[in-house]
Amino acid sequence: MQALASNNLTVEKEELISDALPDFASESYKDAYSRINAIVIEGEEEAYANFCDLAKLIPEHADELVRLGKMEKKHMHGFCACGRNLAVKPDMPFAKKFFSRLHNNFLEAFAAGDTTTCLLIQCILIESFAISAYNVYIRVADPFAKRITEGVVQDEYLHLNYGQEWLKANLDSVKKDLMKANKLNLPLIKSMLDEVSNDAEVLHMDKEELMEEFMIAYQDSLLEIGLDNREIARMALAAVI
Ligand code: PL3
Ligand code: FE2
Ligand code: FE2
Repeated sequence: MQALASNNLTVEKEELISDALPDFASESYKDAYSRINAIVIEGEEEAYANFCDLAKLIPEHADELVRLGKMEKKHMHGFCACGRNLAVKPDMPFAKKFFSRLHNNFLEAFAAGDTTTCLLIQCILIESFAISAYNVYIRVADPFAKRITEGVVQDEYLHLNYGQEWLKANLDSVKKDLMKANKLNLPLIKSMLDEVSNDAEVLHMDKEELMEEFMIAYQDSLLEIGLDNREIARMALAAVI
């Protein structure tokens, strides 16, 4: 009985430790942060360029898309400040490679005038990824980065919403292309999540929690676009098969 009680105590203590904030000044934290910080800086920079490209594909919404793009530039500067605040140098070559396959698919779709694929990649997949990561990060971030990220995540919902509304309005004509683009690009998000998960763990960001948050944002947006449960299930399965 005595042994059982002390074991319970140990478990509670371990849970307390893993729930606590990380040591932001430790070498291991700064090493993991150099890659994660670079990923968000690169992601925001590419998002800016992607919205500028989208403004060319949908000229009737050019002003709105450029305005959304400018928010991404602001986000990028905010995350640069988060790295500087922790005296971390972002590993930009790592981040460029991290995004390269998804980025190339966006550029290829843009060159082909494929608005549906561009919107799926930027507004649905990347923004859902950002929303899930930022929501999880806010819970374990240093106070400076927490404040910045709280402001950023609000904007990301607007970016997701733009793509959602366009795809909803055009669903009948784009559904087939949307499914096809999803099949090619959702697996890339899954492997990016796998690739970042060890570093995220050092920041006390749990991989399962990240995946759950991603699935919520992604599935909610597909529902909002007007897809039914079976279509959403089929699309989500592209991440695992
Ligand atoms: C577009 O608005 C944003 C594109 C960025 C996507 C980044 C996803 C980041 C995944 C890694 C975990 C980030 C935690 C946040 C740290 C500053
Ligand atoms: Fe952003
Ligand atoms: Fe965004």
